[in-house]
Amino acid sequence: MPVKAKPIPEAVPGVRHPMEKYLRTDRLPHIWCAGCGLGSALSCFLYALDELGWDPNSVAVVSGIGCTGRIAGYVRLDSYHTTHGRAIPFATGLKLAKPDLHVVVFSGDGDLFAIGGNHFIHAARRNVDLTILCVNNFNYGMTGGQVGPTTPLEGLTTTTPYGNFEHPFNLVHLAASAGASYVARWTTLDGRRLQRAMVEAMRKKGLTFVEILSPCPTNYGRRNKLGDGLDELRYYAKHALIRHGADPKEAEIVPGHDFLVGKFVDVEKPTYLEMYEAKVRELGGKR
Ligand SMILES: Cc1ncc(C[n+]2csc(CCOP(=O)(O)OP(=O)(O)O)c2C)c(N)n1
Ligand code: SF4
Repeated sequence: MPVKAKPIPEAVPGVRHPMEKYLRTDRLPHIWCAGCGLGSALSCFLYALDELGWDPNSVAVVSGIGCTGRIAGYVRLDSYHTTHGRAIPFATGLKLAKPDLHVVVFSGDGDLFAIGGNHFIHAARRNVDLTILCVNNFNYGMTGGQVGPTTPLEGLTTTTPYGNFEHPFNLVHLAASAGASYVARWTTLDGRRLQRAMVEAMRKKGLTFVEILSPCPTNYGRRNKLGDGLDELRYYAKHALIRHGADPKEAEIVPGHDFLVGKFVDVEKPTYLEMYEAKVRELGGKR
């Protein structure tokens, strides 16, 4: 049953969000903290959708649980806010049942790489035709800032009050090694570049992955004395080096050091569905 749009209250009189048509305005105001990067990440996605010009009925967004996961509830598309860690299997089922649908997974680093990590590596290995957008804020934001699989060594979180002693994942390297067809990383400061990467990732067939580095000033930023959201963006401006085609192994993130952003992988290979359909044809059967 379609939800009736309600206009967003105007923060500045007479000024509306140019991409409002893609938002479930009846769900606003959103839950995100001031200075959080999630608004920018969502905005880039809406502009990317607009640039693609696809029929909104041909796009579905799937998320798990977390601050990032709320995105599924805010987009005016068929969207699914699934259980924690299970966005990828849900999205895989959707794609297999409706191969013409463009299926986008939008979720957090904890959701996709801790509880959901196994789903990610196998979807990448199979080259399932999904676009996975992962907001990496270095901790579990929604539940108060616990350690996660991307928390840097020595990072302070509610569950590592003496500093993290687990080696973090380098998501770019993980995605590339697991077999993703497209791998890019940008920060929420890189609005246009991030939008471009989202467009490329959504246009491309196979499993495409974009890591979005994003401030969480309320939890990770505050505990690690990174300042407010704007200070974290200044940090990105100072330390992010654009290196298209760099070896993903080199893309580790170590606090206080420069880190790599850009497009790391862009290869062509058959998708899961293409392989499956070829096998069915070979055996003379029907899909
Ligand atoms: C099965 C299950 N385990 C744990 C939780 C609690 N939980 C909700 S969100 C979340 C982590 C969110 O972190 P992340 O995915 O990084 O997203 P963020 O909030 O940082 O955007 C956890 C552990 C849950 N909802 N369900
Ligand atoms: S807790 Fe962190 S990730 Fe969640 S809305 Fe607040 S700033 Fe953003």
